[in-house]
Amino acid sequence: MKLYYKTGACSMASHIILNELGIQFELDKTDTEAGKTEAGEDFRKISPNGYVPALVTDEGEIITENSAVLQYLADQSPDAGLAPLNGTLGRTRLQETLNFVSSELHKSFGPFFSGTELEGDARQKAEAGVGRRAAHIERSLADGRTFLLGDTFTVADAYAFVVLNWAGFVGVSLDAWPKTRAYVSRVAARPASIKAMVAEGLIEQGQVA
Ligand SMILES: N[C@@H](CCC(=O)N[C@@H](CS)C(=O)NCC(=O)O)C(=O)O
Repeated sequence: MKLYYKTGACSMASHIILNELGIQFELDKTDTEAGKTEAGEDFRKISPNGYVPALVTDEGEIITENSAVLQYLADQSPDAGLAPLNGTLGRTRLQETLNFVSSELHKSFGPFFSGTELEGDARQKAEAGVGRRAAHIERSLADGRTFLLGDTFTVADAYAFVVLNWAGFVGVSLDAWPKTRAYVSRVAARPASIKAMVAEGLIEQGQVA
């Protein structure tokens, strides 16, 4: 399999899951603006919308969209337990959470990555948007569960972690949501997360995020 990624972007969720699965894969760093990959490929031919993640399967199929890529990866090794089985209420809960992370939490960070420095009211508004979504994560963790769906780590945790971790990069404090902050540290400390962050150049070997 081959994963097209950008450093620290949402594609890191799939990178973490590939590490969790312990399977062999290739990485190709992508410059989405230029539409080129480090290996010299024309990225627009791989992902017509121009964004990561894009996964090429061993059969040569291209899969895009975080929720689809993550569930595809989990379904390659059902015994790893990274997603409840298809057709169960647990899978529906996973999809509910993945959709929330994708269309609500992830998108709430959009203003910070618009290319324009956020100031004053615009910044306050953007921070409030992240806060509303972080509050939902905090509510999900309120019963003391370790991960978003309970005590088992799933692909939704990889995605939520990557997105919530952006808070530090854009200078938004998660202090108001202590369970969420502890959750981010918990997922960051997983060997698969550390390995992905080191490989993408976010942290040094031996440094816990
Ligand atoms: N709907 C897509 C959105 C993916 C997305 O927003 N990818 C970002 C990185 S997190 C990207 O590659 N943006 C293009 C760019 O940064 O040039 C999904 O859920 O996979």
